[in-house]
Amino acid sequence: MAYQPVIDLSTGIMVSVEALLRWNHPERGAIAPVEFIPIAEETGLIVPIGAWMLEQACGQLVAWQRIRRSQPGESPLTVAVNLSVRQLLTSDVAHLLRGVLSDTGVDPADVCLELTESVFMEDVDFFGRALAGLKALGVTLAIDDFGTGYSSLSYLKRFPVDAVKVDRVFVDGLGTDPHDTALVAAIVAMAGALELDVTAEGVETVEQLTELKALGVRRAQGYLLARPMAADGITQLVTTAHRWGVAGI
Ligand code: G
Ligand code: MN
Repeated sequence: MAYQPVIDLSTGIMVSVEALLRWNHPERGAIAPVEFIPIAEETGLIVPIGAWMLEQACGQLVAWQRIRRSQPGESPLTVAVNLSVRQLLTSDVAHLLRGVLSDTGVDPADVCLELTESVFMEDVDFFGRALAGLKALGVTLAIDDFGTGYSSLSYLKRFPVDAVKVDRVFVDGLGTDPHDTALVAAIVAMAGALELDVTAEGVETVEQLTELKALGVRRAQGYLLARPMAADGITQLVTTAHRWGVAGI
């Protein structure tokens, strides 16, 4: 497992970490998630792997929050875990989540489940019920890779989502491509009106970060700020109360 920090651009404080899967093969080296996750989905292995991820991520969060509580100031920290369509279709995620919440003692409000738009394109009734069941446990829901699926605004109305993650295809051209700026501005305006949190993904340059701040995006994630890292790396950032120098940008 790897964790990538999400930074609040107004304070430079890490407000969340996204849990990501990594596979370091003994002979083939690092295998990209885009290669192995579809296979894990096909074989059904994504179900036990996803369960393990959720347990790990929530357990880690509790440990990191404990460190933060021993420090001056109240800096909240949340965790984001990706859920696959396949997991929702073939397993009882609500049952799993209930167990993980009680085993780890994590505050459900500090757990965000990220779903790709493909979830919303399938059986509306089935997924509507599934997501409502998860929301009822107190967690938050985010739409991942926002704007890249067959974006239908109706799912913002029909599904109980709390946040959107702006896909890096839009972040890419910020500072150079006025179309990307217009698209992100539109997403931010819509999210604001619907009271959804916005996180920008894939921030790689200072120009992109500057533009995001100007557009009023509060939270950002990307290689410029931090690469996904092992849990130890996050522990160190939390222990040293690391702050990113983004407040002045
Ligand atoms: O679909 P999702 O947004 O959950 O995918 C996250 C993936 O994006 C991870 O595999 C992560 O390593 C990768 N990623 C994170 N930050 C960046 C970035 O700044 N640039 C690029 N190209 N990829 C990133
Ligand atoms: Mn994600």
